[in-house]
Amino acid sequence: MFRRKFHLRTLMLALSVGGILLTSLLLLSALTLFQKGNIEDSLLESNLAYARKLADTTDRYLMTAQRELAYSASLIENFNDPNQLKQEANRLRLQSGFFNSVVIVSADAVITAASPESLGLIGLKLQSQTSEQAINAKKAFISEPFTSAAGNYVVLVSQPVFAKNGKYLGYLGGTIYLKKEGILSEILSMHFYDNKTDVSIVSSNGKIIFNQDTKLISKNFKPGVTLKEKLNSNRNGYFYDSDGNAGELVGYASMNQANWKIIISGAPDSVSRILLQTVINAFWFTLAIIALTAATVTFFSARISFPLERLVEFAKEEDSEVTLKKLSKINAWYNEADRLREAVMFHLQMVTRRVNKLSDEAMTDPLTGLYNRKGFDVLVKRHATTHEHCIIAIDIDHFKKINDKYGHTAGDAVLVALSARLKSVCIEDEIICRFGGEEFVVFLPDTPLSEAVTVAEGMRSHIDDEDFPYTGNVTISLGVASVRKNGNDINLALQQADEALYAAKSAGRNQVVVSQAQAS
Ligand code: GH3
Ligand code: MG
Ligand code: MG
Repeated sequence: MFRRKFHLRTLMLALSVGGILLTSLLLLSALTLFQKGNIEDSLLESNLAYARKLADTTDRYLMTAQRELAYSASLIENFNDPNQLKQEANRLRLQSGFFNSVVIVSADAVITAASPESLGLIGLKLQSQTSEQAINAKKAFISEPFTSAAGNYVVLVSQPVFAKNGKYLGYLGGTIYLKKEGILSEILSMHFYDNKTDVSIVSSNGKIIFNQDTKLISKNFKPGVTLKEKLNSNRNGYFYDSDGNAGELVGYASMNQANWKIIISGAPDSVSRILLQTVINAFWFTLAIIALTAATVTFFSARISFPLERLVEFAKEEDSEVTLKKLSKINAWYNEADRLREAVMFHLQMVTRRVNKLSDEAMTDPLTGLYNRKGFDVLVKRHATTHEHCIIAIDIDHFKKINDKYGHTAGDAVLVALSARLKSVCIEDEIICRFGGEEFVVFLPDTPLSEAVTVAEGMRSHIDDEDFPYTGNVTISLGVASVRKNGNDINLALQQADEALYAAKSAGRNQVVVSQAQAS
């Protein structure tokens, strides 16, 4: 059954592209496998760095706020001048912009000044635990988040106020709103979170102080078991939290000014996204390599297959001489093609030699070495029929008698000697054949009839003059005919020459007769 075979260049192309695809596939699989861990690690590290950065920023902010408060506290000398207190509260709130509200509270927890005044807090005795803690602390203090007297969810940052004699007078406190716009949320919101990254600040009592999602503020922070353990045992760290269904990449850091923790958790799908992006990039890169390789391989495979294709094309030529000549000119620029070409040429030369030998044998008479009838037909065909050629038919006179008298071997010797003599009088282009028995034909190419007659007469007299083995003298009869005058028909000319030869025999032998049909 006929099956289509692929071209060498197609196979080379397929092999190269296939190789690249397979390699890329394996590399991508390896990349995906190993990179996943690396990406996770680097995301975890960046979450930790981010948490520490936020902790540091918030710490600095609280420190500065404390310094502002401390400075103001040092300016207040007594609680008896409400104007000074009011002025200081306003200055503190408006100048620094750190606090949403500022209160000055006496040692017996009564608000002596507040800014803004619109809160209507002056004279109010604070009952809250936070106020009590601030009074009891008698030093710089940052509260847990709580709901203030004015109903806001806040943290209180306070500094004690002492009289010159060292007596504790009360405290100066700034509140920071956690749910409303405040400087804390402003600072934290300035950071650029991935929308898949969750940032929380959690106070020591487990309340959420800050989250991008303001609805979560004041709610309890609910860490998983692992996160809880980590938060309790380390100040900073990161880990892969597999407590949830999806698993999370968590980084956390503790603040110094307040006992707050900053927790940053990223969904692991960012790992998949980064991996996918890597794979997409690698895909385009691979595609570019494939295009480049395909172009290069197409170019080189064409160059590689070119000598082989030429080899096939030329080997199909009918004429082996032409084939050999063309094969020798093929630029077989690499080893295998060169060896193949040499092998084909060697084989062709060998076959040609054998065929030539066989065809020479087939065209030659073994006894005399002259061409036989087949050889005559082949060689005569090489001459243009339109030219003027002549034929001489020759027959040995009374040859039978030689055989009879001296034997067949002597007859053969005479045949051989006669052949040699005919050869010696013929020029190169003339074709001498033994047609059978003791009959010969000579083809004279490009020879007019008159010249052929002269040649025939020369042959006759030469044979007549020569000595032959056994018999001494041998004579021949000859008939001459022109091919052109027989309508360029070789067979007709042969027949006419034979008839002329017959006429020569009849006329007494040892003579030349020109075909009567031609004689003018
Ligand atoms: P003519 O002058 O009329 O040609 O007489 P002839 O005897 O030459 O002619 P004929 O045709 O009667 O005899 C030809 C002889 O040639 C007959 C045959 O035995 C002999 N002969 C043919 N082929 C060979 C050969 O290869 N070797 C030998 N020795 N004799 C051959
Ligand atoms: Mg004869
Ligand atoms: Mg004869």
